[in-house]
Amino acid sequence: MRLDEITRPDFPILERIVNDRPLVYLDSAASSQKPRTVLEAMTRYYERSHANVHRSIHTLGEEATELYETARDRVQRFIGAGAREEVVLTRGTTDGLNLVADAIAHTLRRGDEILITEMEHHSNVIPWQMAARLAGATVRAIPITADGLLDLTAFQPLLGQRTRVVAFTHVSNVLGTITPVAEICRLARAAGAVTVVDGAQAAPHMPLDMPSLGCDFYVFSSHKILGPTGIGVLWGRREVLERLEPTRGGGEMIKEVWIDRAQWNDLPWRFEPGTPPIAEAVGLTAAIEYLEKVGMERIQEHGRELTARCMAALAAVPGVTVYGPRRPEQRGAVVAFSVAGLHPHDVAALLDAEGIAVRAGHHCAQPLMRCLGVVGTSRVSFSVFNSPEEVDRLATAVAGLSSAL
Ligand code: 7TS
Repeated sequence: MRLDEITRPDFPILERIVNDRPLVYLDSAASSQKPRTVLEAMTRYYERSHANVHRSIHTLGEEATELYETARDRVQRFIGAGAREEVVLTRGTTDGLNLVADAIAHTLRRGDEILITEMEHHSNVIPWQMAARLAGATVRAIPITADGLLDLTAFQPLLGQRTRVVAFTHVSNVLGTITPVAEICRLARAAGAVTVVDGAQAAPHMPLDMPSLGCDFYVFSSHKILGPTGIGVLWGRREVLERLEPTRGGGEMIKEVWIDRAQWNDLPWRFEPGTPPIAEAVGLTAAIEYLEKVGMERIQEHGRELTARCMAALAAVPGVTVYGPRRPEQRGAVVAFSVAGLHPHDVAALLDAEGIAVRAGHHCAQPLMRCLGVVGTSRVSFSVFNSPEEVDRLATAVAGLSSAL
């Protein structure tokens, strides 16, 4: 049986009729839909076990703490992290990147350099600009090639003695490009720079193994891996995480407090002040269990097949340009495209009228749009439940738009 045939019944939202048609949801890169097990786990938690965590001795308090900490264990296994202390639960990718950038900002000096890439999501651009402004440091970008790959020959000369951070995406949310994480991290480490990888678009689609990636920090969001919104993951290599000063204070991140000073709590809690997203952690556990049951290798293969089919079908439509690397093996499960003579927003609105949900616009990657010389693109993105027939329905609809011009 095909993967989508197995998984489709697990997603209640796919029963929706949109504009008189069965929903074709091709916007999982913005946020994925949730399987019933995730929804049920969260409801069950609120109905039976809710209390605050890490503080109450009573039964519910202990159950909630156990459930919250179980999420950390599941994440640890899911990403191949060496220790649970290395897993910080955040509010999402943006939150994790801000956490790391804020903490690193205090260690930067005037004239230091932060290297990002031309294809970053704004959430891996702005926090570094803010850190640089505080410290008098500079943000520079590794360029991309005409094929939408990272230009590694340009990377080496950019990597200098003043480079303190190399922050880059694992998979581009527009081009789909998979970057050579291990190679970049090896070069960056040799130059003495800390590496921060934005895994928002990689975590939903490929098996992850922190040791083999070789980075110092890795971040992603639960809501893109079939889990709830409001929670995410920051993994940090223990030695590096230990040296990082927390920049957010409050309850639970301390061991002992005096009026004028405090002693920080152990890892990872020193980076988790306040009441955390507990029900969301329960949902994240259920999402990871779902993904592991299906198998990340199988999910990756399914994504590749749909991506290859989609690229070929769209490229065959007159007036359509498909962006990013040509080989499906070099890509995650997103396909950005444009239709000559139509604004990307009009493409999305016309497709929506046929029940097909795609995203259009700059995709929070304006520097990349400038490189591509476009105001925006339309973008389809896949998940475990998408079918080849849905790809064909999209391609037929796009061909209809193009021929109507
Ligand atoms: N990094 C990448 C590569 C992303 O794709 C996104 C979200 C983020 C960071 C931010 O994640 P958040 O969960 O903190 O919001 N990307 C998209 C997108 O492509 N369309 O909508 C959101």
